[in-house]
Amino acid sequence: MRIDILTLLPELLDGPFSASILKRAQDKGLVEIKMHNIRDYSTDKHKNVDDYQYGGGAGMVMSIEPIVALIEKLQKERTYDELIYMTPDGKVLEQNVCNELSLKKNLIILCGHYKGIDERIREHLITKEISIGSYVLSGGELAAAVLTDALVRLIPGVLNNETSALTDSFQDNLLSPPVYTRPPEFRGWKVPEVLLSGNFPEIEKWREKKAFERTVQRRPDLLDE
Ligand code: 6GU
Repeated sequence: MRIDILTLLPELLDGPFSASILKRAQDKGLVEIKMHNIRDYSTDKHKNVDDYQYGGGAGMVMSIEPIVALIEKLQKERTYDELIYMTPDGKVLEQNVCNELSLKKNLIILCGHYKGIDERIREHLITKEISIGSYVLSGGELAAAVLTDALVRLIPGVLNNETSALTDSFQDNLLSPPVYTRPPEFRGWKVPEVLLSGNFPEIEKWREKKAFERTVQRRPDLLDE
């Protein structure tokens, strides 16, 4: 998979992509993540990338020209499956969308800033608009990092068996059951007996029951889906 991230603040994304699973996936050649600074595509002599909004009002709008210049440059090099715009008024990200997107070959992720991007980019170029929840971030970069992480870990070969994404919370619309490790008792706090029993059908039954109970208590909305 190849992911091109279009941003005004590439340095915000250096951290998340240079450690742990996202780094390993890139080192293994399973994903190529490229950052592009929109400012490099500004056509004006002051390297401006934003402007006042038509009709007046507070807040700047990201201009159409640099973004389109960058997108068209990338589209000359390869065909993109989706052109994603990270925005608080997009569709809230859920696991099923991550599953779908993880099967794609080439993605563009555009990070918004200020009041947002000129609406004509959304009308004519963007194919998917994604939010990561009902709150506002200073920009789309951290949301793009969240989306990228959620996708890349699903690419076959990125996770090993022990960390397989198939047993993640949400994959079956259930939260994950509680987990424990040694010691079996700490300050009198005991690990549930069944987990120490070696009786794997019973352990599996217990985990299913706990996953269901947890989902009922914490996320009953998942069970309606
Ligand atoms: Cl994608 N962008 C911004 N700026 N804020 C958000 C968001 C995205 N998702 C939730 N809040």
